[in-house]
Amino acid sequence: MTPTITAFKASPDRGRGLARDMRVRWAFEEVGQPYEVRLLTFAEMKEPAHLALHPFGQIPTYEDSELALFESGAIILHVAQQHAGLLPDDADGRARATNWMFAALNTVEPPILELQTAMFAERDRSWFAERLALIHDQIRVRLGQLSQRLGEADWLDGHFSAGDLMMVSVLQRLGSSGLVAEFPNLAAYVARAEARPAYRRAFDAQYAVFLAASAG
Ligand code: GTB
Repeated sequence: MTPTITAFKASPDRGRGLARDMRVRWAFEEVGQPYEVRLLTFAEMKEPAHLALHPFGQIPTYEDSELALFESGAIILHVAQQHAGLLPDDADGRARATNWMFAALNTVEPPILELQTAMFAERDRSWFAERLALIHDQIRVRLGQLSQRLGEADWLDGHFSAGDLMMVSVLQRLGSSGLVAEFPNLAAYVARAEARPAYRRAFDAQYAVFLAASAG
């Protein structure tokens, strides 16, 4: 059975590939697994049919004939475990790639989410400039550490893996902040990942949803 994922019918990012279905699409493309997408409005995401799949009423979700999942990290790990292409063959290598997935989600992403929350909800506060500087510094610390570890390597642990897919997806959320550009090897790392044919196919697929929605 072809797995089905859910995504925004009208993503607020206007097709920039920042919603979390993008990373799942990318994983499917990397392993060559066809997938279907069910598009949802914000209202549909809060209805019982979707809440039965996703207790928090969000996207993405994953369904095949036997299994339903929510959480992009869990979905990508499942896809990577089911198909060759996103995890090394040896057990230690698989553990290290999984380690990088968790590092992306639990250590690198949290201050980036703080930044997005601040930009979205706190711009009009008197202390906004101070808070922004603090969050930028927290992010710089993490990026500096990541940059140090990556060094001149192409990927975090040898070959491209689900760990890189997740890390790049997280770094992309810094968008136009200019923070990634402060670390040339990280900027090159993101660009290298975005040049992968699988990434391009996934990006084009989610962009087609935006184009269709814009056409009416
Ligand atoms: N931890 C979950 C996961 O990784 O799967 C988080 C899922 C999540 O945050 N989903 C968001 C959602 O469904 C969409 S991706 N939000 C609707 C809601 O909570 O009601 C987050 C996102 C949304 C929009 C942009 N954007 O416009 O740039 C970027 C990222």
